[in-house]
Amino acid sequence: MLSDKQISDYFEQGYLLVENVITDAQLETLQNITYDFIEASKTVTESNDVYDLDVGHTAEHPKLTRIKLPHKQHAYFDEILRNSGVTEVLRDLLGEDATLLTSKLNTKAPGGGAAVEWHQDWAFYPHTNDSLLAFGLLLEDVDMENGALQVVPGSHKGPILSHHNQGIFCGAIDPDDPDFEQDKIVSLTGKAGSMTVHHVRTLHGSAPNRSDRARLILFYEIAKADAWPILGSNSYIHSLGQLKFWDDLKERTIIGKPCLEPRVENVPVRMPLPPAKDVSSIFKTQQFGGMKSVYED
Ligand SMILES: O=C(O)CCC(=O)C(=O)O
Repeated sequence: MLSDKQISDYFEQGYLLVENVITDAQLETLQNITYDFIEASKTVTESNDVYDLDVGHTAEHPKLTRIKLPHKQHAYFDEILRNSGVTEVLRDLLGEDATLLTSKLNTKAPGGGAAVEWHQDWAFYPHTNDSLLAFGLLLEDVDMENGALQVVPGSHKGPILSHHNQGIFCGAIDPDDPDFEQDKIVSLTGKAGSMTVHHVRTLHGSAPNRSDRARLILFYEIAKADAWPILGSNSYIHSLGQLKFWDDLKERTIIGKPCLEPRVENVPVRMPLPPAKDVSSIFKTQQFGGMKSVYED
């Protein structure tokens, strides 16, 4: 699926934008399912296991920050991961064995949908090596107005910046950190049906949605199977226990098979602890951790 140039660009720059990664029919199916979920959120008044509601959510104007774990909410969100152009891209970048960590459909409602402050995913879930990535399927056209994902090229090869504020893990870097090279920022704008990919150490963020259109990006976080979680949001073993964990791991193995011999590399790790008061989503971690915003005027 990817050319040699795209693959080397990803490893060199720490991000990629792949156009037309799914067919028009697949895109339409994903859009229809998503809009059905947004419609169904009209009867919801508090965030729950499916919806993270944004400030100002009403039955007339549903406003969500995200649909949680979409691959568990609808089989098609799982299917697209395992059997589509997306799967080929993952194989090209991660190899024959890969594991899903989690998924989220960040919906950024029109007229304000929350910013995601700058961070490196690695700070949230350190592993034994850094062969991990997150990718986003654009379900609508994305531009600067509706809050495109932004990255700092090459930052995956640099330091892991502090994501702590006054001793608490706040899931965001300090905008004044001298290692945050804002002059290098690239915005990943594109047509619906495209896919953004960013390396787990790549610095990224996104502005609020200032348009009157939804910004729908379906994100999945994926690890090469030999990368094992050390601690953090993906250490499922702590909450599941060993038997359930093994079943869950097999289910999350989207390409190939689980790897029982972790590749342990000399990677920089600082535990994402102590946690903020609410860690139910990145939005809450950043808000309750008291991060400083890059985007607020
Ligand atoms: O929705 C976005 O623009 C970015 C999401 C993200 O970086 C995250 O959830 O970790």
